[in-house]
Amino acid sequence: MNTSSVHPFDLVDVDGLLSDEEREIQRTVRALGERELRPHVARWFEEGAIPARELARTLGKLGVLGMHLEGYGCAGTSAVAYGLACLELEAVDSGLRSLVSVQGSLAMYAIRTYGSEEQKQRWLPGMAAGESIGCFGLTEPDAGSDPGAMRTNARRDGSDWILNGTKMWITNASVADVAVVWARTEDGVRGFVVPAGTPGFSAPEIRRKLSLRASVTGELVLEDVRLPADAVLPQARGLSGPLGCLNEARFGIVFGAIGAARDCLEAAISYASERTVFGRSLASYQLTQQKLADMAVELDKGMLLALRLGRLKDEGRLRPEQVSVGKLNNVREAIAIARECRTVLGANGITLEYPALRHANNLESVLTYEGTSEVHSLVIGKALTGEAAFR
Ligand code: TGC
Ligand code: FAD
Repeated sequence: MNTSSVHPFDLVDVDGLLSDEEREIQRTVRALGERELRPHVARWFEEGAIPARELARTLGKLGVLGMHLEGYGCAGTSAVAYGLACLELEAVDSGLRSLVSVQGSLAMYAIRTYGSEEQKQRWLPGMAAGESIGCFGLTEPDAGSDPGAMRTNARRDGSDWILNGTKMWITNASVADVAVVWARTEDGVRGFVVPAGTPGFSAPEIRRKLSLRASVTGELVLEDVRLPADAVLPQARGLSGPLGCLNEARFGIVFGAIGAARDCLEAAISYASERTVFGRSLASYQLTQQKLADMAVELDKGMLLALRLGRLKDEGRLRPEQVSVGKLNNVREAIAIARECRTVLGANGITLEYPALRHANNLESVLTYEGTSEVHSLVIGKALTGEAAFR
């Protein structure tokens, strides 16, 4: 390999935009990822199974579960530091970042932001440590992009609540100790904290996925699930409750997607330098260099965008449509980079020996969940024109 090569991030001196603490957090997460996660991830993907409990404890010890939240065992880091952790986890596999996103940005964030003091005390310290796993049930079989069409409902029975309905495509479902479930009530959409052992609650796993195979996905089935009055999240009313959580998880994806793309590009540059075609290094051809240059430019633009959004978030100024700009651009570019890197790797690129096609397949889910690319285009369109074109 040519020893004078420059890392894509060095082209725009990404490191120079980070504080010492942010660099240190990024280094720590990357080191753990390389040491404890990457050696197993191709097997987890191939088998379609992860050791979720063990992973949650490892990630809890690392301190990344709910790391950007304050108190209750959470580290209270900056948003940028959280984003960098997502980047390094997704550089290994989107499924690992998903585990962290759903735990910290969806389930824990919902309880931290909308929960009662008792709910926070009961659940957050164990979730931060990775002793308890959470999931977040918003999507339904017939209500994905349009969560306002949800059918899951909660009705009062004395002071209790009775929940009925089905949630679909729920990350961590079958391994969760607690589910944050969004349901329609007489007073609009409300959130409920449902312990996994509650009678009438089950979480069958969805199998035969071609994407996010190193991640647990399932349904949440609620059949006359009886919950006490204090199971409701008191501070969340209406769709703005769950949508507020989505902003958090989408933010993590803005950084995470860059991690997946970086991993592909690093693999492609390394492979191109070592592979000989027509008597010369693959890296020495202009067509290859154009591919690598175009990808590095998009990677760096995406990283700069992520950092800009991270700084806005740390200043408390980040708006939902700005998150949509980041999610739309960075996932779209990441999947394009993953596919282009696969071409550089030739036939080797279709195997699990190299990360490109695994990342590309994962990014199909990332393109769809947390708001599809079409939904984010429409959010941006609404911001630009003042016209909502969702329905
Ligand atoms: P709309 O009428 O626009 O809004 C309803 C209420 O919500 C407020 N709102 C928001 N609040 C906070 N953050 C946001 N991003 C918000 N967007 C809207 C809005 O102000 C209003 O409040 P209020 O007080 O007036 O009632 O809602 P709509 O029904 O027209 O829908 C808009 C739309 C399409 C943008 C939204 O529903 C949407 O984002 N759809 C996509 C659904 C989605 O992303 N689902 C993700 C499920 S979780 C998941 O995928 C996890 S993947 C695992 C992983 O993360 O790794
Ligand atoms: P649909 O909403 O049916 O969309 C189908 C197509 O129609 C898409 O291309 C969409 O962009 C397009 N479309 C929709 N509306 C419009 C419109 N107005 N104009 C033009 N085109 C439109 N959900 C959770 O609640 N919790 C989770 O933990 C979770 N984890 C997930 C994990 C994985 C691996 C996956 C794949 C999904 C997960 N989801 C989760 C669900 C995810 O959020 C939804 O799949 C997503 O919101 C899209 O919903 P849908 O699949 O029903 O597609």
